[in-house]
Amino acid sequence: MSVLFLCCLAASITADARAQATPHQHPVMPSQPRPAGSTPSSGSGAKAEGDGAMPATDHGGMKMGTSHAGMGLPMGHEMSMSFGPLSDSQEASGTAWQPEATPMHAHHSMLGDWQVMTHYNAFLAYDDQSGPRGDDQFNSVNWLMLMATRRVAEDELTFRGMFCLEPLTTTGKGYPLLFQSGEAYRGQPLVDRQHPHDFFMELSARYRRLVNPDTVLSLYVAPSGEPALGPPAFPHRMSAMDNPAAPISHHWLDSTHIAFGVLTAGVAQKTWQLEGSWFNGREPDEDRWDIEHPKLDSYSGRFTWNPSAAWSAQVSHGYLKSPEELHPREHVWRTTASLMHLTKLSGDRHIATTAAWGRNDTGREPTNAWLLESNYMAGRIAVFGRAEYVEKTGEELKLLPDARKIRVKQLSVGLTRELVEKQPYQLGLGASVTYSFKPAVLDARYGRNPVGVWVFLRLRAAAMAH
Ligand SMILES: [Cu+2]
Repeated sequence: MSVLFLCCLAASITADARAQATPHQHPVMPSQPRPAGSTPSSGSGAKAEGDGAMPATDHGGMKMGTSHAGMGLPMGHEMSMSFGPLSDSQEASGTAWQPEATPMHAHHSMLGDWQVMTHYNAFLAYDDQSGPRGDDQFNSVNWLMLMATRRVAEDELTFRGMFCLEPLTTTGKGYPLLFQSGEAYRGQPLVDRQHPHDFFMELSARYRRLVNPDTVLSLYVAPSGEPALGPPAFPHRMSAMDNPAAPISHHWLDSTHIAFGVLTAGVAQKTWQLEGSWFNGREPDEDRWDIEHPKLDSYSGRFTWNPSAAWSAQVSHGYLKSPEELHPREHVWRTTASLMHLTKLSGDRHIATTAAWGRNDTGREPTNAWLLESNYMAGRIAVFGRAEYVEKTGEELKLLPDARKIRVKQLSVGLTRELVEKQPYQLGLGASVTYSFKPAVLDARYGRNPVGVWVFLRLRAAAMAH
């Protein structure tokens, strides 16, 4: 399967390199009749930031900026597509939104009427977590996403497949990460390790219809996918793009990003989206290569507000039926709120930031998690950081008594330097260090100053914008 993964990646990079070498043969969306009453100027707000690019050209609700061979316009690599009032650049993982100004790291091509996008982020890393509960590992944290979109009359159909080799490259029990909790391996809870993500991270279909020029209805169906709960999942947040490590707040915010069985209905206008999901609340089991039997036993609702191209905010609430296989009678009410910002600086420098809060309530004492993370990208250098405050129970960290609340703070900083320039992909060399702050009573378990260090190579598609 790793061969398949690498082949897809290689084919995609080659295709994009060819596209870049012959820019005047860039794929152009086929012209489609525009739905009655839709306005040509309604979408493509990424341009509204005033970067001096060409205005987007309307192709029946699906727009593409600057790449319009038929009109003899200059061809760039910036694509700004949209469906009705909604820009594709605000789409993050699942059906979640991010700021519309977020750069898109992807390769694109056309397959007949299908617009195909390839996204990926892969780390080759050495991960070393200190102390009695620490461990070290050479590993790879990675994902590859293929997305195909086409028009169906005046509607839009999208298929998405996302794949991950972590069950192989971080082992069945995942990678060392101090104070991480959630999911199980061989009948034991995974503690101080991040579980591997499943090979089938996402298999989904989405259908969207413009019911009037301003309003889009959508239906998302996924044997494996992400319900409308929480902010975009961390592997897909621009603010976490250079950080190989999962946040220790993962199971308070975005851990439902791989749910085997998701059905989401949504209604959206340019600045907001309201969604309801039915999904499988059980976390994936330790067989990371299968597609588990889909169930719709849990539900959630999310409201997202993108008041301008730079901002995205969401609040969501959901009921997760029996998420942990080791505690089948425990159900979780999860509430989250998050705010994302994309600061565009001069040149192609930018800062992506996410602030989020999540709360799990099992009917006993609720626990909260706070996260603030940022990624500054400036040409060849990226600087990133993450701060977290998480309340975990003794049970979650395998520290008696079970009901005790343990407050953990973590602070990570890191740096990545790009090793190649002007390629359709970005290869960077980076490192990060994480300091954990915990009650002194845990010194014997974790050491006085628990530290996590990562050194890594990171491969991803170059940004399409600019
Ligand atoms: Cu996850």
